[in-house]
Amino acid sequence: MAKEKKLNVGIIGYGFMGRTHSNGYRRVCNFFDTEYEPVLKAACGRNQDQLKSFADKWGWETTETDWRRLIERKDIDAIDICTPNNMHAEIAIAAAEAGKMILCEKPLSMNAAEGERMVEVVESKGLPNMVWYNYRFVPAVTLAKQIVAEGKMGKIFHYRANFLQDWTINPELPQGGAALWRLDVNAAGSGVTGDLLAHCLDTAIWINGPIQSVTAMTETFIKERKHNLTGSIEKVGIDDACAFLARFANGSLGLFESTRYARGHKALYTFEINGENSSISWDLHDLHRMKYFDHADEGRVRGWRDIHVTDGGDHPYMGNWWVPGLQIGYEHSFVHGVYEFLKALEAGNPPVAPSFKDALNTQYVCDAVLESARTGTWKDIPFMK
Ligand code: SOE
Repeated sequence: MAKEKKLNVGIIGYGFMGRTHSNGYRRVCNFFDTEYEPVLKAACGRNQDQLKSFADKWGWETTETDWRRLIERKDIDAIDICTPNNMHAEIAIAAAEAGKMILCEKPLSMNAAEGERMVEVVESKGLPNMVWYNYRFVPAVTLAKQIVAEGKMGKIFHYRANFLQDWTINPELPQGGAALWRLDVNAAGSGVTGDLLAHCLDTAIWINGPIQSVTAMTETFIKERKHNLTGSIEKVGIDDACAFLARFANGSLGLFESTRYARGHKALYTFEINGENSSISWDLHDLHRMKYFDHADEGRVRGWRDIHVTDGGDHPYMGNWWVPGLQIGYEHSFVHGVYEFLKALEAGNPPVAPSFKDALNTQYVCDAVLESARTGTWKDIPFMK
């Protein structure tokens, strides 16, 4: 049944993320009880044919080819930004000035300076804001967060995370334009640091607290690629691979690595946390499982447990899906993101974790990582409470 309270969404961008978010808006009320119902009011993009086909497929009511026009519309409550990173700040600031709520794709911005302006405007206007660090909403990851927060693991000693892919090894792959904007430094801001390690950092800071300092190395393996927008061979400005050491404020040590040159790995996001009493590990290719080792188990049967995180009675979000033993996947993390946003609206609590401010804290670490790799020195990192 249609709900009285509507959240009219205008989405900008219709690529991969446009699809994940659309699916989130469409599914959420089928599975979760919320006062608000998202309405897929308008989709915005520059190519009218592609936009029309996207809007028809996902049920967006209308289309706009100019994002400024979308922001001016009185029938839009929330702007969802799914554009390349270099557009995030301009759109978010204009949307906030027009009084719209904002859901922004990750990373928040091209750099922390831009991110600070974005946080300032959404906070000064008191507008609900969220950044789509979707892996927080995977039930096994949320469970890991709960276990650490409850203190079950005792003091945390180590946090390590990887995000490995292999899709840019081919030197003939061009940079720039649709999908490949991730390889163009002017559109993306950075390479794996902002695109992949930012996910690892968001989860790490959420679970294990602020990062105080880092020392990093980066590499660009393919130095020049054809640029799709100019047709000429141009220098590659992004980091293809990045590895760094970190010190967390709670005294634990961090080890992070990401690359798009790990042949055989498509989206292998993994993390492991080692505490005084127990350890947790998780990987995206098996996202419905959480591995847990508890030193308090009886010695004869002590070992790594492989927990199938699908029991609605025990596990976050799962009570709203199927019956125990039947798992959910990647797309559901976006349904959960929409759910968290709608619940926060009900509670009258504007910023929705991960908020712009949370994402700015991730951005501070990304900037420090890139600066450390450039200078070969440890870098201290600010944290905004
Ligand atoms: C890059 O290939 C990418 O699509 C990222 O942009 C996403 O944020 C990540 O979740 C999967 O990989």
